[in-house]
Amino acid sequence: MQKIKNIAVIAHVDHGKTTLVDQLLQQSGTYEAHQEVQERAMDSNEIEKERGITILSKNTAIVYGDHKINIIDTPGHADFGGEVERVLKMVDGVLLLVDAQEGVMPQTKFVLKKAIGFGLIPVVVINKIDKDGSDPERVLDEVFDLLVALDANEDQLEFPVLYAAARDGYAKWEMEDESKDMVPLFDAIIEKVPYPVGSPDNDTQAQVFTLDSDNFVGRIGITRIFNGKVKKGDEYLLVKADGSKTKSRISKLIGFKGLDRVEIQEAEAGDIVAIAGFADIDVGDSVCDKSNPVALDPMHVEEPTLSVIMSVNNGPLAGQEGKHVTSNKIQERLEKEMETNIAMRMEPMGDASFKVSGRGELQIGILAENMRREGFEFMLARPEVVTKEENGVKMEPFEHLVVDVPEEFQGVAIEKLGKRKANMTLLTPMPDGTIRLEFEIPARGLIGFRNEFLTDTKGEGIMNHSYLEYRAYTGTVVSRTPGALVSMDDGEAVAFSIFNLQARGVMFISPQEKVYSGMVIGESARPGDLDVNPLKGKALTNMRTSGTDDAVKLVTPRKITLESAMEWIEEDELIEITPLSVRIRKKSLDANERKRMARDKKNSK
Ligand SMILES: Nc1nc2c(ncn2[C@@H]2O[C@H](COP(=O)(O)OP(=O)(O)OP(=O)(O)O)[C@@H](O)[C@H]2O)c(=O)[nH]1
Ligand SMILES: [Mg+2]
Repeated sequence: MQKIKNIAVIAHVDHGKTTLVDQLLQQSGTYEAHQEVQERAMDSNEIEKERGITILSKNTAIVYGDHKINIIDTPGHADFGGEVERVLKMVDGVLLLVDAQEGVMPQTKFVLKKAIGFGLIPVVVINKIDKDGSDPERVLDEVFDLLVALDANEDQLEFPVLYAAARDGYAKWEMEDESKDMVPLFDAIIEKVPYPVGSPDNDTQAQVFTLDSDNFVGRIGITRIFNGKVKKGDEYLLVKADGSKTKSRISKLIGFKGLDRVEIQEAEAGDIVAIAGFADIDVGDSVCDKSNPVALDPMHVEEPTLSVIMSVNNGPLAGQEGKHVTSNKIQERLEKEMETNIAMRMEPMGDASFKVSGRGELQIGILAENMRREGFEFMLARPEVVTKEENGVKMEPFEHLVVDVPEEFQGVAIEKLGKRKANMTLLTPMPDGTIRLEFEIPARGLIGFRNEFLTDTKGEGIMNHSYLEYRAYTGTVVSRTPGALVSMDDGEAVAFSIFNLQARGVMFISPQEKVYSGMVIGESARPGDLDVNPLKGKALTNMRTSGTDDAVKLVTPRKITLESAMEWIEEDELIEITPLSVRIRKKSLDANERKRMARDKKNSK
């Protein structure tokens, strides 16, 4: 039987997980001599490469001495925490990375809490010790305190610690040791991570934790085998969470080696392999012995905390830029997403709209971004938190928030967060002269906060947050202070009128851009919306031609991105998303109707 170790790499965002996996791949000699490999090779999809963040967890396998090490790289951003939760059940150990300067951050807490819950003993890797401001001793204390706070047992408190600079390719047991290579970390994995339990002689039990597809064989389930063997060509029962069973033959069995996949004939308990042949294989399904099927526990992932209404684009520019624009197409696409993305939910709401729920704005934003790249066109409303009722009490999600600010911005940060019902739990002066403030805050209070925070701290503040728990509803309502500049006509924007409007606020559009009545074309400098005309040209005399447009000096417009728009919009606004554009509009495009609604709202107060 092959000696196997299964580990996941977990951490807060950007603490160096994918970079570490690069080095483990390289230094184990897994790559062929001539193989060309990109930096952060595991971040293989387009958006991951563009943004330098991991979105989906992915697995790889390396051979070290007489061991095979299956490694799952996980995302660190809080919105993708659901990915980490399901992966932890598939492994026998974790490498917990902590940035030697930043220390324990919100998502460090979240992932470590889950790992402790699964009974895992973390191998702690204090990473980026090369950084100027690094303070490994302080960070180690923080990790220890966190484990105590998480009720870790005695074995877990005896966790092994290494010091590393993943980027520079070394890890070591003591700070004084020579900075050489990853051998100490390989040894730590072999010595400290337990072998898989379960036996190849038992009846087969495997569980799917990720899906993939292949043009030739269709859906593929990436599974961890807990017991028995899986053989190509043999029949197994696929058991779903609802108990339904289907019998099928494994048409293809795929093993992992570095970034490659290799066809294999057989695999056994302890290993991670990809299985083809089950048409409706899904995340969480068990692959079982056909005569004695014993399903594994279904996967539990915490419920979504944020939702947004997605609907068919019904604006005047609808259908001009997208390929898939109908409610049927959107529904089909969302249903497909929900099959693989177990941390998200979708609910049709009637009249061509759908409620899409997830862990945060980024997670929903990435889905929307993927859809627009696939040619979809649609609208999104303002994100809302998912509330629920417990024993007759209305509950809302709370987040753990950490902000790092230069001292002079401490006051404004505390004041603004106070208005958003944040409760400060800790204030720590950091070695680099900044102040670290920690809060517990209703997730609702965070919607739209990032923009304001960056403005208030002149771009120098850093904020991080992660889901905490549901608590009693606090009744906060935070809305954007500045109003919107709303176009009162349809057509192409004219430079001269944009020039004149610049005095009223920040523009979102450039000359010649298509606008329509009810479209938001800028942020007003004052509260309250303002209807403006971006189409008015300069009164032309017979002497002047429209060429004079070139002479006016325009400020570069603020670029509206999908995520900045989600942060910015109010309840009565929508984001229009097409493969080419992101526009903001009023829900009601008719100025008179908007006035009437505003009046009614005022009267009802
Ligand atoms: N100075 C320094 N930088 C590092 C080190 N390791 C990684 N980095 C840098 O940290 C950044 C983030 O690295 P990633 O490997 O993408 O981090 P990650 O934890 O995978 O990030 P997510 O998957 O998005 O959570 C990159 O710019 C790396 O080059 C290190 O040892 N020292
Ligand atoms: Mg990563």
